Amino acid sequence: MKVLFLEIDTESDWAVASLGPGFLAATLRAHGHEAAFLRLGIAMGLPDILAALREEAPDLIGISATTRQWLRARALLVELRRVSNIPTILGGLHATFAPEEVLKCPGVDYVCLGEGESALLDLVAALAEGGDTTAIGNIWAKGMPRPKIRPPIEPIDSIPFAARDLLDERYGVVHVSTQRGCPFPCTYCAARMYDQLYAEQSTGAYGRRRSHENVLAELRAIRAKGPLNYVIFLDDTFTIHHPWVTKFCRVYGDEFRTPFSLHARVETVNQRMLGELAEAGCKHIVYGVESGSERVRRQIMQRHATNQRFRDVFRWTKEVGIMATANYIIGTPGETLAEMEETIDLHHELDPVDFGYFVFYPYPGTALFQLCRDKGYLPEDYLERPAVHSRSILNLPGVTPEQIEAVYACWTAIRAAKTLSRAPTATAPQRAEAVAMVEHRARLG
Ligand code: B12
Ligand code: SF4
Repeated sequence: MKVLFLEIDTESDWAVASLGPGFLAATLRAHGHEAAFLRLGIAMGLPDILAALREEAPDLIGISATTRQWLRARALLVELRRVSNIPTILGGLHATFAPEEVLKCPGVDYVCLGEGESALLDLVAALAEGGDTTAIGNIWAKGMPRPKIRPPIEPIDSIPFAARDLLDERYGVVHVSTQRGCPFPCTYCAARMYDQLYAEQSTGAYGRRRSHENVLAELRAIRAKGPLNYVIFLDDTFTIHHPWVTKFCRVYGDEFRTPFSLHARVETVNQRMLGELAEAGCKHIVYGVESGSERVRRQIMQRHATNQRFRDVFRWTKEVGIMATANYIIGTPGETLAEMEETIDLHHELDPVDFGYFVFYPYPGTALFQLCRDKGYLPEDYLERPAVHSRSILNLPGVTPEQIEAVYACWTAIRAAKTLSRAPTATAPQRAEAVAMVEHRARLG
């Protein structure tokens, strides 16, 4: 059987395609099936897509969907079903946590809940043999009852290395994941919901980490085929389980020392670990700061680190020569305008080398999605609106979408000022204007 994975680009193409299909393709190929990949760039219209599909002639179409990708995927699948009966399956975060919505789409035949490797393999085998496709663990067939969640794949080292040709990586910058799952309870986070899904509906824990030898073997295999210039570890929180990280730094540092970046939480690092990471080649850490208000973090987001901890960790990170990026969320339900300003204050104290700022979006499955729905903050037609991070889709009491947009604009001004302050070509008046804009925007009330 031939499975074609479609990568649905939205407002731009990302530097890396969805990781899920990379793992699925590797498993399918290991069992004698074919897997191909087609990236649907934003400029690609329906006629081009249909022509490409005719050329590929797949037996099954697979799509990995985040909430943002779903709107375009849905429109495409509806059109596709008018002209073709190739079966389709969706997986990934959005399909897992909004499966009923996804299955309502006339162009969708199956949804994969959670981990996909063994489930897709069983579906492909059933399709190939003309067998029953309605009773496969994790695979929800249209019109059938919700399936059972199969235990997570064990040992995790048995999963074949991701098929790199599906990831669309460039310039020797590779993306590697060393674990699945995140044990923290952040209420806005879709990723952590896998842990909850498996805790409630399966017989095993979703959180698993690969052995050091398995990770190094993958890196060796990548290096044998092409350049290995930079490694981006995509794990939700790379720095959990200190003994694993300490040993990783030793073995990776001995053999590779290729520069790398990772995601961390401030509670999971200390000065010693940061020193070890720097020594092994770590150049960049992305920290979720999310809010400058301890109340918002503690009461709304279930994040308990203090502002002092953030100050310390950002300082330690800089001291060992690692660049720190901070990510912030604006307009979380229950957050006041004054608290949004506290985030800007903390940002100035932390002074990260880079930062991301995102207006809160309620991802299906999360605790805050449920809260927004229960309290009537979520508009009925939320799935018809694009899932973007530049404006709020919520009807919140006390804060209007326009006020949230003003805060977002303020962050954009801070970003412009930061960029200009570094640009060698910026003139003094340009810099002064940027700073004035920041100060003006900062007086929000
Ligand atoms: C790497 C990554 C990216 C990469 C690649 C995207 C990707 N989807 O892989 C890039 C940088 C492009 C990216 C961008 C964004 N991301 Co991102 N990203 C991640 C991250 C950290 C890891 C994904 C990963 O490596 N997964 C590893 C694989 C093995 O797991 P998996 O994807 O779940 O796949 C398994 C199953 O789901 C299933 N499966 C998946 N696809 C399919 C398809 C089929 C056919 C089948 C059968 C099964 C199946 O099988 C797979 C193997 O078991 C996740 C966090 C997370 N832990 O998921 C966030 C995450 C997916 N991203 C998120 C967000 C919000 C974004 C952005 C909107 C960020 C932004 N503010 O701009 C953009 C949007 C991109 C887009 N066009 O939608 C959210 C999505 C929430 C949601 N419900 O949509 C997540 C969950 C982060 C979070 N904590 O909330 N991201
Ligand atoms: S630490 Fe990151 S990945 Fe883990 S639950 Fe919180 S936001 Fe999600």
